[in-house]
Amino acid sequence: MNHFLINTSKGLLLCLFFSLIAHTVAQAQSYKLYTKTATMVPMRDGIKLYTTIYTPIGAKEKLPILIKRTPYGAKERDTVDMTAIPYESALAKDGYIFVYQDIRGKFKSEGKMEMNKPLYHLTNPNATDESTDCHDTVDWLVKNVENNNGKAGIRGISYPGWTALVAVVDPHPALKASSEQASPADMYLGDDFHHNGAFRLSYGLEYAYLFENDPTKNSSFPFPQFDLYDWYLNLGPLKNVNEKYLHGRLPTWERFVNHPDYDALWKEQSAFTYMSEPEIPILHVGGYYDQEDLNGPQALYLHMEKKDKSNRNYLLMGPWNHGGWGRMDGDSLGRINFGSKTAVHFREKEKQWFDFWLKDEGDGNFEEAHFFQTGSNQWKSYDSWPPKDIEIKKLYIGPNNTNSFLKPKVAEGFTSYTSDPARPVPYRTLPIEATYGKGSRWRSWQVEDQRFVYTRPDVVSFTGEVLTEDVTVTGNIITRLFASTSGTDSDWVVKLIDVYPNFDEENILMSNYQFPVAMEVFRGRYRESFEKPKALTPNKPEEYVIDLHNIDHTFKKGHRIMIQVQSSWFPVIDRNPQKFVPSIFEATEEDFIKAEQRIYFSAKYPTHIELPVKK
Ligand code: PG9
Repeated sequence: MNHFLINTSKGLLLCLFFSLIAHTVAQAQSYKLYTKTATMVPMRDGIKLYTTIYTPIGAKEKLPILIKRTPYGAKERDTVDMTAIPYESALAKDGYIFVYQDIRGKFKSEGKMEMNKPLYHLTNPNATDESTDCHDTVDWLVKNVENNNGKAGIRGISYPGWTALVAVVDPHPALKASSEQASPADMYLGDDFHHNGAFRLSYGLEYAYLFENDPTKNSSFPFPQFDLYDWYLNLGPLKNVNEKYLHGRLPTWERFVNHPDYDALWKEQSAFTYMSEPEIPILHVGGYYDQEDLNGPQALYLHMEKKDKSNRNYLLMGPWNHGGWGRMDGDSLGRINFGSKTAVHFREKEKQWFDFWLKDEGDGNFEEAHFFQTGSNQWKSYDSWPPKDIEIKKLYIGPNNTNSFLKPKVAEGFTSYTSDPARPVPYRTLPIEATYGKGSRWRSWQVEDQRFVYTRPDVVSFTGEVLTEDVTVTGNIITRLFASTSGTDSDWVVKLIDVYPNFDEENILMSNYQFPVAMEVFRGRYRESFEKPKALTPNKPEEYVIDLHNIDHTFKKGHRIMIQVQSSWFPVIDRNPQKFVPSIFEATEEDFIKAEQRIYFSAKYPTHIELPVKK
């Protein structure tokens, strides 16, 4: 009995000993609370940038540095539970040194700000830009931050995503990986300020004001009302913005006004001009329903992939709005359900990515392209993007508002509508709240039910038969629209819509839902060239090639596919006067005219959408 007692107490002691060790190990590896130090980091030209550095309380091991460079204000709390912040949560628990920095000229940083500054150092070695500022920041951090392991990474969403992108050019040797997330690529062809030459009015005005009204804070345009549809309509021609409100005060608005076409200024600023082969591994991250920078990540991946000799270029896309992967669980957006926590999945993937490059953890076998397939609601991995085993199926519009995979044979066929700039089609249901204002639904408009415009006489819809089997579309969607206008300029908005079944017994409100899986606008004057706008010939059918970007979506059996076309998308896109004027920023009230629009579906003018379908 005694013997047993001794053995038992020995065993208990051993158990206690091992659990203590385990506890100590667990404590060394798991973090929650982080504490801040703030400092001014010197750049090569003597300008100092305000930087906050968060280290995990109690950390003994050497940890990598993860940087975010922002125009919106560096993080400022003394002690933070990083595991409670969605974007940081996955990485924080295993220990990173998080660094937040105000970019040059914003908030508490010295220097002069310039929106989306081109990479000046590429042509002038003495110049600074966001790439050199990141280089100098990494240099200072690895030399001065205690307990760092000598490796740094950078990531960020949108503007901070763009700073992560440009950090890849001439990077500091200690910068080992970057993840640009929702970075703009080209502000004229796509992303925040224009799409295919069409000016993004509400976003362009409100963002320029937010960024440039006062460099020490984010500003909201002082709208006198909540619903802005009428405000923008009553504003009249674009020249009234300066006459009534800005008076030439905002550099970005001046840029819009003085550079209405795709000229040297936009090209110098375009990431396509200065981004080349990835010099360090880069993970591009984007959302299909990104209301600001939908084009950027996918276009940047494709652009850099062509030059990627060392296999350092990766793409991850999911069913998110702008930055949704960093803010929410990602199980739904608006009324669309995705069946799982897609953003949580992303954050685990992102952690594996940085853990490998910055901590030497994991096998480094990352998918070339990792996509959430909407409709079927599954994650898919591809060893190239777009995938190779794809064939293009052409979906044609036809008579009586139909569509089908059969090419029209008729010699003549079109449908028409009147487009009136005095009554533009809203891009989302009213009220149009200020973009980032109280109660704003800006963040989910790209998945909004399109029935709110379906019955408008200036919107035409072409619906296919009920699908008898699933149709999965994986890749780049291209529209070939044949259209004419009685005016001399015109906008064309095309949408690819997944129409839900007539009765959804389980979720009755989703019955007949018109879910826009891809959409885009094209400004007609740029049909031949974005550099040199040209008047359209009245009533002459022309072909417009409109890129609806990359998706991975299953139109499920029982659903229908719809194509919708309209000529305004207000006020996210400014009104096209429909009479050609050299610059729409100079148009007068009289230039805005009604136009008769025709959308063709004949053998000669077969409007269709090219759908990449798996073989
Ligand atoms: N979409 C914003 C932006 C990025 C880059 C330039 C201008 C605007 C943003 O969310 O940061």
